[in-house]
Amino acid sequence: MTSTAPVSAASNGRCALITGVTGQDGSYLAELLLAKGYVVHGLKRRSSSLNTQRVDGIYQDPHEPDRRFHLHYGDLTDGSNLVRVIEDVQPDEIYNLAAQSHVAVSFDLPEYTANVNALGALRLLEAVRLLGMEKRVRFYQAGTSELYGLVSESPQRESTPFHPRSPYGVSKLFAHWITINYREAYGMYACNGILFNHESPRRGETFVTRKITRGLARIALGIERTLHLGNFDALRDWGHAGDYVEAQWLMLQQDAPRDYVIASGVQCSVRDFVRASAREIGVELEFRGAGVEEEGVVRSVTGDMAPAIKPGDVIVRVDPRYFRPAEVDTLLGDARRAMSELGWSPRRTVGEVCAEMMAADLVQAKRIALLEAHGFGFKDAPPGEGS
Ligand code: NDP
Ligand code: GDR
Repeated sequence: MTSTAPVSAASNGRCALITGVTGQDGSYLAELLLAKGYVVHGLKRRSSSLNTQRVDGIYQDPHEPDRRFHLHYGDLTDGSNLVRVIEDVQPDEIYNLAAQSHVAVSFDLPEYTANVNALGALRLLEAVRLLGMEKRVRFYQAGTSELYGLVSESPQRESTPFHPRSPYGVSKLFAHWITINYREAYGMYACNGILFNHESPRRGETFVTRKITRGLARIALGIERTLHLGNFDALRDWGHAGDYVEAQWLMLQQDAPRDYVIASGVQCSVRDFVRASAREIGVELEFRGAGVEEEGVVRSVTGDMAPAIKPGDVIVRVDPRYFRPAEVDTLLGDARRAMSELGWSPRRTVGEVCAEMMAADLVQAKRIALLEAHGFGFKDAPPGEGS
């Protein structure tokens, strides 16, 4: 995993703790804070195999002098662990990014999702309070547009009523309100970022954008034949994770804590994203049929980026197993408060995000194809069932 972080920048004397540092946002935020001169501590889960690929680029050997990036074993389900880590680290800022973050999976793991996402946020806030640090620590909670769920107004802004549609959304609703409660009850500097979907080449492989770019790249090179997706009609407001972590940092640098919507203000469907991704590799798709019969058929292929795809191929199909028990049909954010008060605005469009992801997944697929061609083929795991 490549990184652009100039870890060598001089320390600014500030210290941050990031939960979920091994995730998409955690890795971008760690790079941003290191570049600003922070000492960065990250919480990582114990896992039977390495789960630190996204932070490999900023990893510093424990024997290096003046190290500014540190990892600690921890888990949001273990309150005593959180107390100990916060006491050891003495952070100025805590960014709570850790979560069971997959909406579809939350229907399979509702209790676990609530334990990590809802009680996890509470455990962190309570750890800060128990340690008597509530007046000096600034706390960021990773909130979500999934809070809006069944939307009652569009676009959604900070005052739009919440109606979450999944155990994930409901767990994040608790986290949202407990963060506000600690702000009001104990005078903590605690903020919720209500972030709309944000993606990147580091996005987990089972979220729809990455599933699309990864799947199409592999089909382009003959590693796979078909991409199976759920609801093509879902509308989302997609941005770039690198832009959105800047907003997370900005929220903790204000005179007073407040909650902010972070969004691009542009909406497109899953189908649009598939079409745009295919175009990046010279493939023009036409969608035929309706409902579970809908499929993406190749109308034309230009250039040489997709040698295994030819006109007439059906490369995208609907698979109802990816439908959710309750769907969030449409999300579109209004980030005007963040723009005027934080001076934040998204730098990359959804088209640019899609192009970056497609290019990165094509490189990965080429690597696999090359290894296979030279007799070193391996079968890497497909995205998990039902996601
Ligand atoms: P990821 O799924 O990529 O990362 C989640 C992180 O949480 C990983 O580091 C994961 O560890 C860690 N984690 C999961 N469970 C636990 C646990 N029990 N204890 C400690 N750590 C845990 O998510 P993103 O980076 O995309 O999102 C970051 C946060 O922002 C999440 O809270 C998500 O819900 C929220 N959010 C994300 C949006 C998006 O579009 N990306 C939009 C709005 C909100 P491991 O690497 O070991 O799995
Ligand atoms: P979301 O992201 O649920 O919005 O949550 P995801 O990419 O999983 O789904 C977006 C939309 O695409 C539809 N979809 C599919 N989704 C997946 N994962 N797999 C498929 O095959 C598929 N086909 C269609 C979904 O039904 C949905 O409508 C993300 C997460 O990052 C959350 O943590 C975060 O809070 C929200 O974004 C904002």
